Amino acid sequence: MPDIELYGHPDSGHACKVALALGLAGLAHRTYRVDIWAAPATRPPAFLAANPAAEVPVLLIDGIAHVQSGAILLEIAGRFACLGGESVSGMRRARELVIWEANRIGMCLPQLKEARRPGGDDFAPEVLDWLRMRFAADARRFDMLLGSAAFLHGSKPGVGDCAVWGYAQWLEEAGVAPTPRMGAWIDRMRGLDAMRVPEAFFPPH
Ligand SMILES: N[C@@H](CCC(=O)N[C@@H](CS)C(=O)NCC(=O)O)C(=O)O
Repeated sequence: MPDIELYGHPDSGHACKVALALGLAGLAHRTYRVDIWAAPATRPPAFLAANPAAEVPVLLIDGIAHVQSGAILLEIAGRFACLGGESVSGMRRARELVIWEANRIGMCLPQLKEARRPGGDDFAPEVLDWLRMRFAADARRFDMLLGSAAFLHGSKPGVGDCAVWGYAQWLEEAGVAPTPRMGAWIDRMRGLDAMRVPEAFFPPH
């Protein structure tokens, strides 16, 4: 069995994506909560050594550090032949979904959420309008990608579902609403045995 360690924080949708994937895949691991609101230099030395950029998530597999949530999801799927990585076509789907999410949903929802956080970054109203317009287009594309399937990977969730879940779990906090199809997918995701609230993915030590 590989030795797997995950650094993250409950406020990081990027870290939640990876925690959910590990849970769905049944991969035993240890998690470490890193205070992403504290000054980067104060974060644990082992974490800073693993990722000098001081960002979560960081996944260590047998001591080798992996960064960037999308790349980590694809590493999990490919290396452990799970969550889409069981087949060539499943892996192709995983790449398409993970890269789409990073370019689109992963660009606008974190900013919309941050704009509403008490004490969060200030955004000009025009910027927020533009982000909401992008989300509306993303939601339409999500509906197309999901089609009539239960999950983005078909009858079972894969890493593409984990990628979108990272921030789709916080639509209300971001001040946007899901389409009916996306809302039904969110309910199915919340019902998964491996699903946890962010605090449970990254409990305080
Ligand atoms: N593109 C990166 C984004 C990672 C990221 O922005 N992490 C944030 C939390 S969501 C973080 O660690 N922020 C703390 C900091 O930069 O000091 C990924 O997909 O992993």
